[in-house]
Amino acid sequence: MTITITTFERSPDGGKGLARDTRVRWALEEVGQPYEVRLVSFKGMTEPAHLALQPFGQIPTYEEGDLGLFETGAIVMHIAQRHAGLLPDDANARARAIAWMFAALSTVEPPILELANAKLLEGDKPWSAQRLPLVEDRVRSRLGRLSRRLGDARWLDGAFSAGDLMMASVLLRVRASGLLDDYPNLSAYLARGEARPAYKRAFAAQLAVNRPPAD
Ligand code: GTB
Repeated sequence: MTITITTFERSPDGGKGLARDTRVRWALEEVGQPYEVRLVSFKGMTEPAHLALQPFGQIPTYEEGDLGLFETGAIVMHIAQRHAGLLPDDANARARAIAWMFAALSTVEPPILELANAKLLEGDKPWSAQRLPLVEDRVRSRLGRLSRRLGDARWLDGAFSAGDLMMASVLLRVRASGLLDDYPNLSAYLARGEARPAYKRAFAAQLAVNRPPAD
């Protein structure tokens, strides 16, 4: 059955791969599933056809036969449960990999998004300079704990899993802030994720859509 995902007609990140379709592309590449892409404009994201698929008017979405899905976590979980390669067979290891997916999305990513918003949307507010260090500390707190848990392991719990895919995707969002540099094992972990052939294919595919025009 054909899989179709939606993504930005042109991502505001200019091809850095930070929009969430990259996570879905990466998951599909890891399990070897071909997919098609429907590009959506910002206007199109607010139209009824898209809202029927994604109630909040966001990307990505995922369609496969009768199934329409939104929320990257749910989409990656669906892909990982349908196809071999992203979740271990052992039931306990599988449950732990899913826990890491949730940890990435609901524990590590929120302060990272808060930091991005604090810089991009609130940087011009008179209280911004006072608030920013507090937000950065909340990010450091999560990164510090994650770094301690990872230690010198290659992946979070044995073999690479959907938990690592999601955690590495979240860490990508904080790299430009420089905060990750204080945690060399997390930087190396992220580099291992980016070195995976499936990630490289996913990144290249989004870049083909979002590459900034040549000078
Ligand atoms: N919880 C949802 C999910 O995981 O699927 C969140 C989806 C989401 O945030 N989608 C963003 C979106 O559609 C795009 S990915 N935003 C438009 C809107 O909300 O109206 C987030 C994103 C956007 C841009 C960059 N960037 O330019 O660097 C990075 C990440």
